[in-house]
Amino acid sequence: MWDFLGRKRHKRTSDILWLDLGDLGDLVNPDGPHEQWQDHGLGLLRTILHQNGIQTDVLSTRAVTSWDELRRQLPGYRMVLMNVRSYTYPSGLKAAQIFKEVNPDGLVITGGMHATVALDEMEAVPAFDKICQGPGENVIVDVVRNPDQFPRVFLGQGSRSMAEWPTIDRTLWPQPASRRLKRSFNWPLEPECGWGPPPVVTILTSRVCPWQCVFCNENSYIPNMGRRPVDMVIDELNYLDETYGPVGSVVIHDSMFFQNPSWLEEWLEKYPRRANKVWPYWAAARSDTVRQWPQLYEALIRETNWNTISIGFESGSDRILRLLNKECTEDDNLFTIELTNRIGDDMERQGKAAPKFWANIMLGIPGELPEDAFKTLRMLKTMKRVFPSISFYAPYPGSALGNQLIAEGKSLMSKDNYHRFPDDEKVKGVDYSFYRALLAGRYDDEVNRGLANYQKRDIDFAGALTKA
Ligand code: B12
Ligand code: SF4
Repeated sequence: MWDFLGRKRHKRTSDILWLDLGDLGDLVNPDGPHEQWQDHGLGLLRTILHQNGIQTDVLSTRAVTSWDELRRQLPGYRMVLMNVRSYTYPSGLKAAQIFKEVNPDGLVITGGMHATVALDEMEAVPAFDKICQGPGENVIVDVVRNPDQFPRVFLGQGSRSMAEWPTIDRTLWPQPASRRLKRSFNWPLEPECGWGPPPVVTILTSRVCPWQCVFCNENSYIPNMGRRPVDMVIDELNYLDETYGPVGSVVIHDSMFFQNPSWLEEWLEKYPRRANKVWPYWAAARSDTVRQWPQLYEALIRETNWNTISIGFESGSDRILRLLNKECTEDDNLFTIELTNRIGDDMERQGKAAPKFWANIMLGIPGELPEDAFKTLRMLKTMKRVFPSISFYAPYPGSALGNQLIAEGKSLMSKDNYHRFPDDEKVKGVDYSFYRALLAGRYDDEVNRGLANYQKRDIDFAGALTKA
């Protein structure tokens, strides 16, 4: 049933609700493609619940355009479950408060990254009845069955390896919520985002990144776990292709795909042979690992159709890379850029599509000088084929530098504003007017200094600024 705005009416089938979080309207009339991506935490945990005989409904703050619209859908639920990340904390908080107003005796059970990294913020909110820190796959069934047996804050339990995870039942993901979006979404697969043809499959093969970049350092709060076996990944892609496809392209959502050479060698051997089609894919690497295993990198690009290579270059200046504990150098970045340019030229000569960088760049890092920022943009210009993804450094809780800046009172990110707009100011003392002028091209002469003529091309840096 659709309402007069072309939105589906909600019918309650269980008294337990999973509420998907994100900005209002992202599944109605989205701002951009990344806002539409599905939540694997939700998908995994709902799959486990349903396989254990616990049915749940799903609603999404992204599928409504006002809080009143959400409020109207909440009566009658005795429990709501939510995956709260720092960037979805504002919507999680508001939704929990509304749920309690509508169902004063109902239980709000939360887990997710924010509960792990910013427990104090969540503990201070009475609307959060239960808060699970850490992984939830081996605890979710018990907590939903017997919530009273758990203290308000408890530690979750994860699997030792992703091999133990069931295949996500993607029909448990929220649906696009307008007739218009439904046409382009390809649910339960996902929409095109500019990296490869639709329908898109997002998938995780690993969860943990062992490095310790101070703006991220995932391994300080995501427990170590084994990688999903190559055969399971390929089987799932083939299943999705046969059931909901034909699949157009794949996004491997791992924080760090290009690690564990033995896994990658097996992928190199099996993906071209066993996958229904060698779908092009997006996946992440680091410039130091590319320099360490260049042959493996090149073979993966050429033989497995790894055609969008996400690299956290972050900065073109050694001074800043050291400050970030990135453990990559200007030389590592240059090596990776030159190698990828060369592979791309060669593939084009053979009539094939060249690989493109998805280049993650940060500006506005405390301590950065104008010359560091010029070097960063200069580095971007040496990439022949690139989607620049530039953001102003954001001090997220959980990361070493984020925690430090929060403790020093220098973070401008508040719990109502973990991320709102690409050009939000995030740290006190950073001269954002300089960065806006830089991105608008006012320092192009400085940036272009020393570059070859062909590298002086205009890149829309301001348009490449993303939410962070
Ligand atoms: C895929 C991904 C994305 C995707 C898709 C996001 C989506 N819709 O799901 C995209 C690319 C869009 C994205 C973007 C961003 N991301 Co992101 N992303 C990830 C990534 C790599 C994987 C997420 C995932 O699926 N994990 C696997 C699932 C199974 O884990 P999970 O969701 O955490 O759920 C588990 C537990 O938390 C727990 N749990 C969850 N919910 C519940 C509920 C209950 C009741 C219980 C008991 C347990 C429980 O159990 C689950 C199973 O163990 C993670 C890193 C990681 N390895 O997890 C970063 C991560 C989540 N992202 C992060 C960030 C910072 C961002 C960005 C802000 C980055 C940027 N600078 O642009 C943007 C913001 C997006 C936005 N909306 O604006 C941070 C979040 C930090 C934080 N404190 O919350 C992470 C942790 C990476 C990091 N650097 O530390 N991201
Ligand atoms: S920024 Fe990338 S390499 Fe560094 S810790 Fe995070 S995921 Fe790992």
